[in-house]
Amino acid sequence: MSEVHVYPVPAEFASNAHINEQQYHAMYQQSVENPDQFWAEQAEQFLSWDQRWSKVSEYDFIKGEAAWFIDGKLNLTYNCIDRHLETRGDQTAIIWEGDDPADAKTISYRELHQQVCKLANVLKQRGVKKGDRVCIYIPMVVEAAYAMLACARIGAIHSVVFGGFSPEALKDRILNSDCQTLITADEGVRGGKSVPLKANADLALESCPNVHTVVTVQRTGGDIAWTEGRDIWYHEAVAEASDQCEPELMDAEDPLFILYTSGSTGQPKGVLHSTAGYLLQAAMTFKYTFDYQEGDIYWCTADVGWITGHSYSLYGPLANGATTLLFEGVPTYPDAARCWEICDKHQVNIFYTAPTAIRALMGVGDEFVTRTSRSSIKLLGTVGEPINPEAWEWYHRVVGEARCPIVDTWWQTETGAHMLTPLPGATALKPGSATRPFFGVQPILLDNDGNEITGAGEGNLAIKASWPSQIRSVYGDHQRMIDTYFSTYKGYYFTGDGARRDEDGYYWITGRVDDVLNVSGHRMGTAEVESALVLHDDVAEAAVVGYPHDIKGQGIYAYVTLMAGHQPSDQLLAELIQMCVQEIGPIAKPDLIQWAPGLPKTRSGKIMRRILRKVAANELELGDTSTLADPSVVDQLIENRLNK
Ligand code: 6R9
Repeated sequence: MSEVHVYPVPAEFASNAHINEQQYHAMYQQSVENPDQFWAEQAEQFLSWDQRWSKVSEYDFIKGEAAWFIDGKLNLTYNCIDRHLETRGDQTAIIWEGDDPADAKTISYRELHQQVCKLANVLKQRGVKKGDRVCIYIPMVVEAAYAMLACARIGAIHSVVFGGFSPEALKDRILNSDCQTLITADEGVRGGKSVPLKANADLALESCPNVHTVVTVQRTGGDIAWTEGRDIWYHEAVAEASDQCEPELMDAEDPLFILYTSGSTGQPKGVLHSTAGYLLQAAMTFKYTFDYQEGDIYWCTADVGWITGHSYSLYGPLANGATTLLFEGVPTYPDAARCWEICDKHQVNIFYTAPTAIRALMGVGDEFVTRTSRSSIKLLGTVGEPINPEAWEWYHRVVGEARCPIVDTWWQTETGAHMLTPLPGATALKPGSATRPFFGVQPILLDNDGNEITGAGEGNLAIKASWPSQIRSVYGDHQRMIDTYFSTYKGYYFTGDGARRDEDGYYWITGRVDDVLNVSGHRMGTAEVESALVLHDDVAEAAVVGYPHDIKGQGIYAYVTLMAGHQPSDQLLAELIQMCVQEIGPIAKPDLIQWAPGLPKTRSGKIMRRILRKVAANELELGDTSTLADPSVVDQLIENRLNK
């Protein structure tokens, strides 16, 4: 392995940060030796409670059960909005930057309170009650934040579906959690192009008879269809609503939201998070990972359709009374300087994005960066996939001018908040490593037989004990929760990732060890893409694997076997790609589709994905192929491989 460069903690961070190296060790020690006491102290410090808990934690990793702050009562929006009003009512809560650089606005905490209350009252008038599920299919407009918070205000459970998902994918998610209310927009705008959200929603709703209310934000004024009785305009409804709405008193363990994510098999899972534990860890990691200081302007580029958008565009920052920037557009529009121009325009201090964006911007040259100032930035962050050291170095040297630490944060939809991450005042950095566990997190490495690996080594990454923002269930299917996360290694939460631990105890995520793809930081099951492909009448069989992609991290490589008598053609290729867009969304477009007369299978008929992954990666040392039913299939695959 090449020499790892270590970046020490900059002196300024070491002396001014919330947590320095000594404090990290002391607090970490306390957090794992006496977790209940540790988390009780944090819960007092970070959250405002209507009623104190009777017990800090209770969990059972065999049954996949966890509860935190039992009998405690609070409301998330009181914590994210109301309690700030007295001291920071006029402070900006949200800076919104539109797709068009001429569009921007700021929302104060007081305005946020009014808007959230108004929408909460609208939802109530439409009969939405505590525990009801509300689907939110919306672009990055401020109403996205209002919608999520309005649900939390009245105790409804939100399920945000990323605006890039197709009508088919939206329908599945609405039905799975029986959402009866949908909040959407006429159209979204990204990179100068509009996205027909309401039209997509109308299509999805053809198969969702239980949806009684659709609230539509007017973003573009584009033409849309209207269903009387069901559809209401957002602006008309809130205009008449009161701006006062008492927060619903919630139990610490009452569900807060569902967010669908891909696993290695079948349909996406509705990851269920509850209120207090989730908010506590989102709030605490926000403060410590980003070393958030009063007055900082903070920008996370994630869409609210992903967990990063939930925890770090919205809930973490607002719980801390911070100013968070929401960006509607894309990093390359009007050109590749956009992110840095936004940082200059709004004097952003903390910037958090995904490696795929960094690689894309790195690819177009330094000039887009260096023509901007970026002098306000003091900290950079990454999330979503492993960052290759080359991209890390570029981000550090060119964007951060070697002045800003980079926090490489490893976590998952299921973990709710950061799990492995540097703290900028405490952790020397190694490019490509998510470094050390956050407080209370006990990572372990297991070999394939479930034996714990101690010291330096590589294995499957699992977590030993519960943490407050842990997934509570898979919505409607707790057995799937047990099967997916708590069965592979008895008594542990299994992450699905592989990792290496070095001599300093630093963790290096090596990527998924299951059949989950990570394309531009978006999770997708190979099975989902395969199911879409085989829906085509001409397709007999399909196998999908990931392959290394310079910008996306992983690209989608599909092997397709056609029905007898059918021939490959450009038109068929286009139809197959369309199939994936239709069933899942544009993010699921295969990058390469290879026509495969046969797939490598064992004698028992199992597809040997190991071989398909190697061919897709253009690695031709295939290892043992003697267990194949027909080894000649492999020669043909190699001969016609598309990634050479
Ligand atoms: C937050 C988020 C989770 C999967 C996870 C892992 C990968 C996320 C990473 C990372 C290496 C990091 N991942 N952060 N890999 N370094 N800093 O992305 O959630 O969409 O559920 O994806 O993403 O493979 O298991 P989610």
